[in-house]
Amino acid sequence: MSLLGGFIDESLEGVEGLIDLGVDVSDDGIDANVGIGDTGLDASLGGSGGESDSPDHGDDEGAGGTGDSGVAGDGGSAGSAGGAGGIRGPSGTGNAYDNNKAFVFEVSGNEVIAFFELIDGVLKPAAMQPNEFFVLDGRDIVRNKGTHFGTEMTRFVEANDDGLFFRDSESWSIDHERSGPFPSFLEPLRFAGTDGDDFLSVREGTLSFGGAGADAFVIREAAHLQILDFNKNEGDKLVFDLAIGLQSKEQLSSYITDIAYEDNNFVVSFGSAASITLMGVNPDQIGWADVVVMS
Ligand SMILES: [Ca+2]
Repeated sequence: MSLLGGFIDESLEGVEGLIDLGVDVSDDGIDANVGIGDTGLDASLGGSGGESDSPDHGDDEGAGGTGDSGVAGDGGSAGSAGGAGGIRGPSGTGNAYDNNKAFVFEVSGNEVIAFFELIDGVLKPAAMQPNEFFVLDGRDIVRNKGTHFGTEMTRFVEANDDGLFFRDSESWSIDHERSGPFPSFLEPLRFAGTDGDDFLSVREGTLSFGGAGADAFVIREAAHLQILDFNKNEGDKLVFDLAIGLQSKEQLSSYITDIAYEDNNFVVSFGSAASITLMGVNPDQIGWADVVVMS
């Protein structure tokens, strides 16, 4: 496709300054193959956390239903969740994306002893995994989860003093004693954009929303990903940090199996297992100059 050819010829100039490469990632010869990425990361949580200024958060449908989850009787943390619901994704997305997943934590002393996810207005107990633990950080709660490259830290914040926490951001610490492959991009990635320049998490099952400003949508899993408001005119970038040894845009492009423009969306496919959909973007509104490949 001629479109693709034009993309490849563009250089990295102009976008190199976007990212401080930070940690040097070794190319340990792993065969770059879309689908190798750690798609299992965070699969149990899936959706993107909202925040107080995220789109459509805060309508007042009421969470209710907490009594049948078995936590209402615990008082304290869980008891305040009722009536605080109204958790939805950005406008027009229906309930398919769960961008504003909400959680309730049961804290004893300085320890999280249980946590619950609000699903369809009902608090459901979430299983604490052997490779994860939670720490209290001021008013926030941070989940530390062991991964093949070190630790993944997910920050949960309470938006409205109502006991409901939302995922705010995720970041990584690298343990080079591990075998890798290691991600390159170590800045915290937000689950919902602000009006300013943001580094955004792009996760399967979420609809990534950057808001205004120059936003970097950081792609680190080979999965079916969707971005709601990519806007090159605001300086938005697609940043590939797949930690699979990708070295260049040319290499990335070699894994593209299809580029389509359908239903007002720009869809790039990497085989059947991975794709990136830029919603509301036509082919003139995205090019290789808007892409950064971390290596
Ligand atoms: Ca933004």
